[in-house]
Amino acid sequence: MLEQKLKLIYDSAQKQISEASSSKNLYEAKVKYLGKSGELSLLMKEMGSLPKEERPEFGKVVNKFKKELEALYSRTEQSLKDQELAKQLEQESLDLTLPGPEIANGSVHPTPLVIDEIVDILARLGYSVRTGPLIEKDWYNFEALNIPPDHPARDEQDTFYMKPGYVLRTQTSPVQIRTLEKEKLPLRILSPGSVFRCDSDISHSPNFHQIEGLLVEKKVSMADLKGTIYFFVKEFFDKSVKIRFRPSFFPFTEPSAEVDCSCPICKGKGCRMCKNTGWVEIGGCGLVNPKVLKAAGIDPNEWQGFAFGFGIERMAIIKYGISDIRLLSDNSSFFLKQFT
Ligand code: 2NM
Repeated sequence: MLEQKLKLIYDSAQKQISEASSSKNLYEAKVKYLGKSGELSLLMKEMGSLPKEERPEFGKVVNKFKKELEALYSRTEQSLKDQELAKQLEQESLDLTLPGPEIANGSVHPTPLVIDEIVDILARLGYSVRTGPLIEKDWYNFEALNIPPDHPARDEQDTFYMKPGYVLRTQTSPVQIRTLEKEKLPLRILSPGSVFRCDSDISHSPNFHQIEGLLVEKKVSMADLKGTIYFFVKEFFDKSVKIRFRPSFFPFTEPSAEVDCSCPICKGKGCRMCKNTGWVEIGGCGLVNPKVLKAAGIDPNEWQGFAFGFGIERMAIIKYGISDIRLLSDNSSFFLKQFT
């Protein structure tokens, strides 16, 4: 009786396992026949109805069938998995020719971009770059530049004072005094970099950038200075811009002038950038005051110089038609990625 039942269970288990059409079907067959309360386990419990001496032999046979079914289960499971994977791979085939996800390339910020452009232009006239400290001695930032203690530029309002005798530099000219002290003449140098002034409103940031130039040779005139500025401004904007010098005053130069150019945005017709005047102010310049040369240990009877200074952010907004100077410090990627 029990042996017949075992044979029936074995046959149908073998059929269901080997014919399972999916991993799910196969697992159901396993639970049904080989599980803890599956048919084979139930059969073992019925062994009590056999004569005592037949039980061990019957148990062995059940175990042998169980092992065979388990082996069949493993083989079927593996081949079903292989089939299912092959099918999945076929349906989800990868297209290796599709482009990958876009990688955002960085761009050069307009401030260092404009510095590089200016340096490249003036390098063609023999100028090279010098840099120096942001925290500067009072002597280099003011005294040596002929800015006396009672000069308005010294006002607490405009200068960030550090420990006694030190300030955050308000111009990059202190670099030029340091260079004059250290290096042999003649020289042509540029000092680009960060400067600090204690004022802050819609059009003024307490931290901005400047580039200053200095030439010292045996004989230097206003004509040499004007020729240099003409060349530089036309190369930087466009050959068609006009240049205008307005008499001015700086403690460190004599004579001094402000430099304007015809508005490169509207070609001088009048627009928002030039406040409808057709002209924009871009910097200042002059012949180096003999007092400044003396302060740097140079004999003004032997040597003469000219110097100029431009605001980087100002040059950038004019050249690229940037509507608001604050865009240069907001760091919005939507703005910056235009400068690739
Ligand atoms: C300016 C305008 C005019 C200037 C002067 C010097 C130095 F060190 F030679 F005295 N460096 N830069 C200078 C002159 C800067 O910026 C508007």
